[in-house]
Amino acid sequence: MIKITSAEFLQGVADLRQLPKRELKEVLFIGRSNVGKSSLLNKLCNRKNLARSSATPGKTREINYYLINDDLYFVDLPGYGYAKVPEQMRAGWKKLIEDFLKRGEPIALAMQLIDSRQEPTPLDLMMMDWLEYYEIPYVLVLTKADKLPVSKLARQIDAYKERFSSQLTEGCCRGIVPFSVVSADGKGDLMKVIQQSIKEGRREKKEAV
Ligand SMILES: Nc1nc2c(ncn2[C@@H]2O[C@H](COP(=O)(O)OP(=O)(O)OP(=O)(O)O)[C@@H](O)[C@H]2O)c(=O)[nH]1
Ligand SMILES: [Mg+2]
Repeated sequence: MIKITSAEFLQGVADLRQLPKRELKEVLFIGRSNVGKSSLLNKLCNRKNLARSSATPGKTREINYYLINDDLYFVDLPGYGYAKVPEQMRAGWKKLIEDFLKRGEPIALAMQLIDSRQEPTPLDLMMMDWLEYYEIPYVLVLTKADKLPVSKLARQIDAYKERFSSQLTEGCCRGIVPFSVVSADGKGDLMKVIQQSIKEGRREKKEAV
């Protein structure tokens, strides 16, 4: 199992010309504002404040690169769907993210985060369409799993598995994993998918978790 021994903030990117010079494989963290991207990234790295998480939605504005084990990047993408963001900025976000995803090769895996208590939003579905279109393997991470009673969470996971069964069997979805930053449930499964995706490269079909 991959073990994270070092993690450091490398740089924020607001423009694709600012991408790090050194090309390494990347694991992306994608989801709407406040869904728990920074919290998940911190938990995977066993760090409290590597990626700043906060109660104020829309805080992460740039694409933030973290260097992991001097060998891999974790990339925290700006959250979307925050109502107070002006329209012009939203268009800028869309272009930046799509251009970012188009780069292909270096992207080993995307973590698509969705709040376990909610249905995917139209922007979540658009993101998943992009991931499928650009053939980027991804995991659906159902966040804040501690906020649902166990039986309800199980029903929600089943509903997601049914709804996205074609993405799971024929598409790029590598699994649907509930996660809680409080209990760390799901961390082991996610580390396993990360390890697999880094080892095997992106075009091969892998076992779903
Ligand atoms: N109970 C519970 N709270 C969580 C969990 N994950 C995140 N939170 C809380 O949700 C809020 C948002 O978490 P962040 O990790 O900052 O969310 P983000 O997706 O990085 O948000 P932006 O950077 O604004 O896009 C914080 O108050 C976290 O403490 C979880 O698994 N359980
Ligand atoms: Mg964040």
